[in-house]
Amino acid sequence: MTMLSFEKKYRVRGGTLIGGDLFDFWVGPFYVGFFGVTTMFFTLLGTALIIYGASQGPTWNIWQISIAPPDLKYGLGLAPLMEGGLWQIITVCAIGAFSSWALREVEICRKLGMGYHVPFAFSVAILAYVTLVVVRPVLLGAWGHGFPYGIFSHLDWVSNVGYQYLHFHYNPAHMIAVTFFFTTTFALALHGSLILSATNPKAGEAVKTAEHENTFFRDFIGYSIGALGIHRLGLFLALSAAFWSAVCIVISGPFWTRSWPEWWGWWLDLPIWR
Ligand code: UQ1
Repeated sequence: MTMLSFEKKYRVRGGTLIGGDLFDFWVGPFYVGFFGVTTMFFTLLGTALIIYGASQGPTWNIWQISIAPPDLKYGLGLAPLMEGGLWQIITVCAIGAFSSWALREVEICRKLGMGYHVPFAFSVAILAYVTLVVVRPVLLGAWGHGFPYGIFSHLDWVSNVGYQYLHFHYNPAHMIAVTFFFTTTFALALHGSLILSATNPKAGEAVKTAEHENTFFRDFIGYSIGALGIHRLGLFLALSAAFWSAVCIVISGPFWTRSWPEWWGWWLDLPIWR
């Protein structure tokens, strides 16, 4: 089936979570839906507020624009607009836009009768963001623990919070997250190169099959995880990277307040060394 006739067949009403038929239509190639409308609303409002915040600030330099969270003295209360209030509303818009985007993915999955793997995966990215700007600030008792919305300013935040724990690479959850990030790129490099090697031959040569792919890895390391398995592994590795990233920052402060190198004291204190 060609793409155009496929789309005609599957571009039918139904599968919406909310709003019934009201927003159940397409604009050009894009499905709209109730959550397409809410995505647009939160995205446009959030972006407008960032531009407004920039207009009140000291610079239009794209690298230096920054919308800062409230001072710690405001705790978990609302702050005046130009003292972190903008950051608070922009955060609500961001969470509204990301959640709407995920739910729009769910509606498209339902229309197509597909699994919910894509919205589930995106939800793990949303979870990582929400951990940074909601869960950890709430556990620490102040919105001021969120990160600032700016290109260099958020890098400075990461650096400062890292040094607050002396050496963040000693954070065990950070170690696990980094390992998952590296393993993800390793798996995608293996998979991408394997698929291209089999299915993108020189002109005039035949495309190879799944048997070639399996046999390469059986010859190479005695094991092939399979065409479906490599995608399950890839999804697991990538989601684990995001998940352990969220864990490593949420335990920094709420669970452990000293330097991360000190945390390893439990190892030095084991009775087996005495
Ligand atoms: C693999 O075994 C496999 O199955 C044929 C793929 O699918 C096409 C792959 O992309 C990769 C990379 C492997 C090898 C991976 C492991 C974990 C043995």
